[in-house]
Amino acid sequence: MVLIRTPEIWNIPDSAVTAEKLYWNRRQFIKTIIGAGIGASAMSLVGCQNKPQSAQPGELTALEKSLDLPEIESVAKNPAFQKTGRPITEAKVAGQYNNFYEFGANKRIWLDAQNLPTKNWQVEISGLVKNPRKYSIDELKTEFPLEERIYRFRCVEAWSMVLPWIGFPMKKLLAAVEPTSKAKFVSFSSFYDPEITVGPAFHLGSLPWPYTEGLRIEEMANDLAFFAVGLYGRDLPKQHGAPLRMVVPWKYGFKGAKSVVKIEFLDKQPATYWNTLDSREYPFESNVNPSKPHPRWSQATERFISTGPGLSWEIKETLPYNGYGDYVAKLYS
Ligand SMILES: Nc1nc2c(c(=O)[nH]1)N[C@H]1C(S)=C(S)[C@@H](COP(=O)(O)O)O[C@H]1N2
Ligand SMILES: [Mo]
Repeated sequence: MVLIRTPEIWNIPDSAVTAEKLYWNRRQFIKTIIGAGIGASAMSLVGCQNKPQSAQPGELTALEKSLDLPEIESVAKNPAFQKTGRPITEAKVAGQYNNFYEFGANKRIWLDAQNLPTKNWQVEISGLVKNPRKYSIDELKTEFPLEERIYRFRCVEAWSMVLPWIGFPMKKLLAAVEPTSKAKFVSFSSFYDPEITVGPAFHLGSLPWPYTEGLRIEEMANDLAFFAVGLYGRDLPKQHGAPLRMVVPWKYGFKGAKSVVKIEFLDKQPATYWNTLDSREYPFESNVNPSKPHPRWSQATERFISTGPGLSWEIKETLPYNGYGDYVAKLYS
């Protein structure tokens, strides 16, 4: 993401933080933060060192605790999504290398994300649907049969993992809420509460919180589009976007909003978080495409992260649509 080049906020010169105009010019704000970040710490965040910092021994217990969640019983493994040609990324690796900007701009927000309050979670479905309603997480889990799908996952920052999600296809929700013929787009909003989601740097500018993402309705209806409520056979860890998170594996990772509280059906393309910050770097569609470089880096290869305990990776070729062209290429012809 844009902000992955940022140093920690405390390293940003005061001039960048206090200049009043930056509070009002979002793009300039981001640029200045990036400009301040061309240094060693910034490079390490974009992967120019071999091993990003991993959880310190004293933190490992906290990490294990954050992943020690109730098992989800008797989930069918969807046979179409078992093989990815790569090993599954270890839970402890995936669970300590996250993006969740509501809690900070570094990759070590897993600990801060534990402050996310997930009790009595409600997801509101609204807009151009015949059956608007609120679902609790338990209702979602009982009304939609859960299955496991092992998917490749590719972040726009050119790192990747393989993750075994548990959840249900988005098209099942579509069938239940019945969008009207006017519904062309869908907007997904993440949990946001400035008292809780307090990532450094993110309250300085008028950033477009809450985090939102969007899909065309045909994309949401595609077989691959998935809502996850679990990972690695258990409830979804907070750092991965508990208790409900979008998974759209043919698109860059930022398209998969975490901790979804609202799903709205619309007749127009919605504004989304990263696209509002920089539409050139983060187009609305953002399908994984090795031949289309990001304005600041190549997308031809990726750093595949699978094992720990120290984080390490292998360079792999990036595949068009992240390898899911058979399912989705027809949406873009
Ligand atoms: N609400 C919210 N959702 C989000 C993000 C975020 O910062 N906030 N980051 C996105 C990005 S850039 C990526 S790569 C993935 C990371 O998912 P993971 O941490 O579970 O691997 O979440 C996506 N969903
Ligand atoms: Mo990402």
